Amino acid sequence: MKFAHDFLFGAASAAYQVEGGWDEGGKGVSNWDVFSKIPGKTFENTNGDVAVDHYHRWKEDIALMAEMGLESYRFSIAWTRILPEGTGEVNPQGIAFYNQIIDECLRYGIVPFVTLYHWDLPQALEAAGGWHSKQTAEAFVRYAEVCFDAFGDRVKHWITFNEMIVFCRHGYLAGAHPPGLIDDKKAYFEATHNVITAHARAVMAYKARRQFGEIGITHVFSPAFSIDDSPENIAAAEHVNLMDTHWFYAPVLKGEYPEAVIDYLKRENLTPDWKPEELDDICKAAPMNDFLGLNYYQPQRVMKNDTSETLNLSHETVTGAPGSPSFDGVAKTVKMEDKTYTKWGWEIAPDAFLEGLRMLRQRYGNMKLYITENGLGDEDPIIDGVICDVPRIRYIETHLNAVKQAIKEGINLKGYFAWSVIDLLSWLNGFKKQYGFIYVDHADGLKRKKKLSFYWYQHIIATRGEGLGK
Ligand code: BGP
Repeated sequence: MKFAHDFLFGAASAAYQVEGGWDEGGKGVSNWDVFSKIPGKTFENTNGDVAVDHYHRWKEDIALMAEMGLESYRFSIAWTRILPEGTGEVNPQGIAFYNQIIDECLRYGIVPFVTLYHWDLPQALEAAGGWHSKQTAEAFVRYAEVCFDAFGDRVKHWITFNEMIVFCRHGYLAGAHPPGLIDDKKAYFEATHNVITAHARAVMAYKARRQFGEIGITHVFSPAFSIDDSPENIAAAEHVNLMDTHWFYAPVLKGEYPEAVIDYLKRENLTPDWKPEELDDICKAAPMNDFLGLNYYQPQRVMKNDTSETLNLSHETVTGAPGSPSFDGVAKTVKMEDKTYTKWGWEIAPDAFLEGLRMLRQRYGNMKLYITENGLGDEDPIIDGVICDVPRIRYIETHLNAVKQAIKEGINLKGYFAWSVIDLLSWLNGFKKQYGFIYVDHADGLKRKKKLSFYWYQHIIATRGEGLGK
């Protein structure tokens, strides 16, 4: 089987992780520009001031994407380039920068797939309360409208938010992302509700424009599985799915929050200050979502937590390795002897990916899906000048096999975006953890070099994945 021609083979990036040019072109300061400079917050105190300098090298980078045969490029817009203070005057230089990127992609026939928010909030809004404040949600909708009006004639695929669970949980519970709060459950749930409201209203604003493109949200897809058949561990895994998946998926796809979490919030006195008109808009917007974006890296292996500990804060667990109790202390994720893990402790499990997709269809129906991120973080070996990222090829190949199988089973999956198109700055792991098809040589003026995976993916795209899954 070849992948159909309406299936997009893509790769992704995010503004803060590639652009650099942090104070150029009239750009405002973002919360990450500030947070990454607090000593000890990031690996070796790395920050995105220069990143991989895509701000100046976008032409060369897009030419490489075209050479690879990429059909779609998922990138994010930095809110601070468009509205430096988050609200107020639009910065024409910011609009011009993204016009260049979009036009260059289109010149090569690469479909621009745009994320509006990949975590870099204007610092002015962070200082005024961030996602904890309803004003940020209002400001987001206006920012989204500015982008639809400026780019919507050419951009037909929009993602509102990337992985809201991550910036809310890390920002309000784990202290690992801005605003750096620890265990503030009230603020966490308030923030998640504000983001969901902002998403719903941005979707409605998009549809009102009749630009005839598609819009959706990208969520973390990390299905939880019990480590065994014991009822208490099965219940723990269901609990994790409820808190980490359904709390975020149900309002987008069904227009309402899951009852069981609403009850929990009431019991714990954590109910957000939600207004009837917000809940109404969430309900109205649900059927307007055109697709759901899924970022899949690994599943969660879960058991009951028999200690009184909650979310723990070691570097490994905060950056995604298992071994942490849930924020409410009910369950914990564990590393299992019979599983395979990356150097950063993330499980490699294409079978769980497929199983998760089946679970998703069962619960939410067969909505249109894109895999908006999937990839292997590694330290790539260089042998005689060749970047031999064979484990990455193997990782992507086995996950594309799962995608192919899912499509065979009738799952409505319309595209796959590898993370990442080029080596970039990892939020908490610096430049050490590489994901790209294109290597960036930090010892040689950020020179770009093609990895083995570059040629491999080029071949997969050219043959529409015909040889996969055999
Ligand atoms: C996702 C983010 C990406 C990227 C990726 C890899 O959560 O959307 O921006 O960072 O994870 O994460 P890491 O760099 O921590 O390995």
